[in-house]
Amino acid sequence: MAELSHKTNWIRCYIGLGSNLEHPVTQVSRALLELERLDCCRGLIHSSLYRSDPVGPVGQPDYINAVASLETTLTPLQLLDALQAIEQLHQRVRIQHWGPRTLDLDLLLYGDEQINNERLTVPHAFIQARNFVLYPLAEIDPDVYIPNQISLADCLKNCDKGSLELI
Ligand code: A4P
Ligand code: MG
Repeated sequence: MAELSHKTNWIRCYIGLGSNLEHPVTQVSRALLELERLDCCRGLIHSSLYRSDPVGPVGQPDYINAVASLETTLTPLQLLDALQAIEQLHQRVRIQHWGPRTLDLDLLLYGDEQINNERLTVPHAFIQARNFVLYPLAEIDPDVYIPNQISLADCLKNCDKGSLELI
């Protein structure tokens, strides 16, 4: 009898973490542990934590940012659901677009897929423009492929490090 074979397709993903409320370093550190424990995910690695000036509405506190990478068998929307469930564990309240938040988890890259639907845009729409994404991403995977865009090295040349600070 032929042996039953079970094929599992592990996809490497990259997730941006950001927080600027309620002890941001703790929020991001906790979220990294929660990502590590997600079902159907393995092999989490992550960047250092960085302090960054807020992009968006003025007057909000500085952010703590990091980028994590893991392999998953979840579909993109299942992974988004899992990320949003973690945001909810952190009492994330959506009041203002780009406004202050306890925790923001953005799906930056899902393998080499390009996704555009009402819930998800991947690669993340602003991946090229944000120093608090590009520099931590380069720390964990300088050769990462960003579908349909210039290389990460060229993105970095076009994106000033500014006051982004390793903590
Ligand atoms: N959505 C679409 N694509 C994605 C994706 N790739 N990952 C949808 C995650 N979500 C995605 O997101 C709104 C909706 O976007 C979700 O329901 C999902 O279906 P949200 O997190 O509720 O809203 P948001 O975060 O205010 O909007 P957005 O456009 O995701 O903003 P960003 O890009 O996350 O920016 N400044 C600093 N220094 N550091 C930061 O981390 N973050 C922001 C938020 C603004 N300024 C910042 C930082
Ligand atoms: Mg977001």
